[in-house]
Amino acid sequence: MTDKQHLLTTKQMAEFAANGVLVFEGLVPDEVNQQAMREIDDKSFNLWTGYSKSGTPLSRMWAESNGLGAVWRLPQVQGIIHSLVGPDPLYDHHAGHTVAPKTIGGQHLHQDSIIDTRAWAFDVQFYYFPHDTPKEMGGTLIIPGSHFRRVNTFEISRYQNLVGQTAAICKAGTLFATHCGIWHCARPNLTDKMRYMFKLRLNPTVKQVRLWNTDDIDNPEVHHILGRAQGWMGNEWRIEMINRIKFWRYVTGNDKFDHSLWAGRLENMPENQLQPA
Ligand SMILES: O=C(O)CCC(=O)C(=O)O
Ligand SMILES: [Fe+2]
Repeated sequence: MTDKQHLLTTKQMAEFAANGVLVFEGLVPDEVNQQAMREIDDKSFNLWTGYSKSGTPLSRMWAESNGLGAVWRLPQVQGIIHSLVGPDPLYDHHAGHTVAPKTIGGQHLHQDSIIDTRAWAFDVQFYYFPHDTPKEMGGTLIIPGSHFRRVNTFEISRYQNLVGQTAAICKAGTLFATHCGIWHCARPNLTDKMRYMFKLRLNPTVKQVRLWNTDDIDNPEVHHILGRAQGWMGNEWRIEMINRIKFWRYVTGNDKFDHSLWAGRLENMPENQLQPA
């Protein structure tokens, strides 16, 4: 049972809707981080990379592990998971990534999984950094707000730098929680130490409606957050406003939600009954 105090707030959900990413700095304690790195090094543990366990309830994954398993059992992490994909999500896949010292090439920008044709339901992807990750170490690069732009995986690989991009420069134990559509890539590791990052993707098992702590559901700041464009969007930020409104309608269950009449302009059609102002 998730403690309500660990659920996300409506403001955090609005950030997630707008940017597709939430950052939880230094959340995982050091002993868990140390053990997690040992487990990533342990090739037998890492053999689970791949899809043989896809569809297993997360609660049955890594039950014996005091590192990578313990991360997902932390009450705060349970609260984040519950808020985004429900209390009992399914494991989709994971990847324990290491980037060797003095790696000067980065990964190409991409979106994981082209097969996703769902309208508004989404998976969550966690990026977990078990050690301090300075800029030179190549924390994952993320493009905030890119999650509704469906692309064919590496179709965007020639894009190098986008206005508003953010690299995971963070303290040990930091978790990035992203919408599965976020554009991202690994960066070069210019240090003389190994860089570790563990990715976990989870599927929802319930409709993703009002799963977070909705005490602040009417907070007017939701509109400010949803209305904030990213620099890379240029004139196309209008499309993203529509996407965000539709997503917010889905997660709140409120079909009438609108922001600055963006959706209303599309919906006030002659065949619809117009509401007097
Ligand atoms: O290593 C990274 O920073 C990113 C890896 C990645 O793209 C992934 O696991 O999907
Ligand atoms: Fe990826």
